[in-house]
Amino acid sequence: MPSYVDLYYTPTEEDLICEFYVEPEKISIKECSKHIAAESSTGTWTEVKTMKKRIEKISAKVFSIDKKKRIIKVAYPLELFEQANIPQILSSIAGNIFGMKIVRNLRLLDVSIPKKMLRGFKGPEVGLEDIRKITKIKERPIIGTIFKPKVGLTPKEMADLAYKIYSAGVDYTKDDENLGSMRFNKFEERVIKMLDVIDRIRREQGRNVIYAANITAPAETMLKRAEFVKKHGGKCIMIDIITSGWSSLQYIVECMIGSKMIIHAHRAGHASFTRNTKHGISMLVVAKFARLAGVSALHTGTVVGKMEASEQEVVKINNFLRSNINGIKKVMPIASGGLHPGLVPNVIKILGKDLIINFGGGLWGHPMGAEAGAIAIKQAIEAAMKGIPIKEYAKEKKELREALKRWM
Ligand code: CAP
Ligand code: MG
Repeated sequence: MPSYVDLYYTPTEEDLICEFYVEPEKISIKECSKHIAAESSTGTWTEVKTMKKRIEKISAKVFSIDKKKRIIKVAYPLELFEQANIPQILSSIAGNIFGMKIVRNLRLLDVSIPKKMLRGFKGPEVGLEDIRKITKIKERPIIGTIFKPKVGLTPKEMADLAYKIYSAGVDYTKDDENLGSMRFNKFEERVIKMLDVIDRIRREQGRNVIYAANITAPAETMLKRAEFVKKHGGKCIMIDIITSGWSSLQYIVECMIGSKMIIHAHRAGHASFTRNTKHGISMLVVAKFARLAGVSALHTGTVVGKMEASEQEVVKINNFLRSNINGIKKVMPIASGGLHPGLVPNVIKILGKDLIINFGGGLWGHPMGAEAGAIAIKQAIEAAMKGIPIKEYAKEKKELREALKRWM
């Protein structure tokens, strides 16, 4: 039987390294680690007669155990994995192990992916820098919004509103995560109407604004919708990557290669396994695989908004998305959830300027209406970029003043 634990083992350049937080149930952390390495690579709960020397060699090895912090590190030889197959990789390192009785809690904190494995992935065709080029917005954050109410507006209502808010300064609009193709809002009709608005803005104002059409559906339908967007000259599709799954994401990305399509990744549902700090999978790990899979932009949290996440974690994820890795393009982080103009200075202070900042309620809930909401956001961004305190800037700007009065 492979040892699965070798504290003298030095990982090779080709090993994939996983860092886990482990709380064992009634056994030692060393014993528990052994089962984690076994179940996530070649083994099972007992020795098997079919084990062979060569299989022992490709088994995962726990090479570090920090009893105090309850953190272990496991090295997985590359031979355990198929090239660029995210479901297969995650079925190993983030599969059965979370459900074993011998773990009370187990969390995959981080994964360090060897160069050879990275080479199998293409990453985004359209990355952070391409989004900047397409929109021609170089310095400031990109201003985004999500139509609200989440679901219920008709395509015509959306398009009429879109024209107004794009004209008032919004650069990027998106469907909400739960908007599909409904009786009152058919996907195809929505896309045609929204893309007409985009053309009109280009003609009248010379701006390349973006609309992220939510194509989330079973994979076959998703592909049809992505093709529809492409055929009608759309530049961006949105996928709920957690509910659609890694396989669907990889499939759509592959089918879209050559189309220069922005892939906007929404992460609805991620918190069911990322939020508990003792159990599940960290958002950092999700972000790493999302980048490899080829998303162009990814929701990563706001720190100051309505969704839970620590500053340290969100900053780490954003830094990862913007870091240089093996020629794989950078991904644009998206700060969204509970944001309004008053929070803009803090978002930029914490996360920087290289991101999309999305405002749903914080635009559509403006006391003077949606256009005023868009103007207030633009003013808040201006203030932050000029380094002027927002309350100071608001003295001369009615829309911003009203927004601060409403939400601060
Ligand atoms: C934001 C949002 C996004 C959240 C998801 C919403 O709207 O559209 O889905 O940002 O969280 O419906 O809540 P509001 P995250 O601006 O009205 O809150 O980005 O953290 O994945
Ligand atoms: Mg939403």
